[in-house]
Amino acid sequence: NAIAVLDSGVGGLTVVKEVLRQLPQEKVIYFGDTARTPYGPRSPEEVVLFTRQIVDYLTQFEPKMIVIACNTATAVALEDIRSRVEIPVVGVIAPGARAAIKHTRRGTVGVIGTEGTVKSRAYEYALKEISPQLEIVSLACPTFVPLVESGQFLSDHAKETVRITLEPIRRFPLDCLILGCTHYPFLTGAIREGMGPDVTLISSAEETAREISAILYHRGQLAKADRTPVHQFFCSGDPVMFKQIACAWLEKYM
Ligand code: DGN
Repeated sequence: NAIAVLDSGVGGLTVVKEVLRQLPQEKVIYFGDTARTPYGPRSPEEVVLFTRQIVDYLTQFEPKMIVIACNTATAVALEDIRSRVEIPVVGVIAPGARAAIKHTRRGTVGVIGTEGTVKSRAYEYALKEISPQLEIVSLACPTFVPLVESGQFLSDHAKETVRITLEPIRRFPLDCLILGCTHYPFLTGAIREGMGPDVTLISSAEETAREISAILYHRGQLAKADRTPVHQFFCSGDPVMFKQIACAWLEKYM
């Protein structure tokens, strides 16, 4: 059985890449809701509804686990989905928060994400639950997801947009910045330039893949390395851009 991964679009591929790197024997079934992206400006009710619909679609493949590789959906729908299915459901916020806590030295952590994620304060809750004394500075970056979905993430326009958007958060003495949206690792170069060399960028992908691996290990469900898995990718919108981005991003692992 496969690991089912979902996102509002191509963002969850950043998590898939790390799963394929850490767990090359696992089969992945992916769904990107590219027809309805971005989720950031949508109401929590709508994001919960869309996430339920995608999970219903994915469960027909009888996956052994569901990964909500979207911070916006994790923030509002994780518990709802957990209560509706019998298999483990993994989100990306708790792993991202744990990764940041491992990295921070000064205790001032930045979080960038969609409006939905920032409004939900899900990272603040997750971070403070482990480390109540942390200083947290959050910023919503609503222009970033469309830049990635349209395939422009390496352009000069993207660089300039990222630089200008990050200005308000650059003034704080951050030592790490959580990329609190799974689309943002596509913009790593521009974000690194925008934040300067002293700020460590934290993506939840690596830590999420570690959590997936630990859960499967404890359940005795890790795939055997006797076959090369054939992955499946679905999207709800035009597949041309999705395929182009997915192939380029996952090239080394497919
Ligand atoms: N990848 C989604 C996330 O991590 O929040 C982006 C949501 C969106 O569509 N804006």
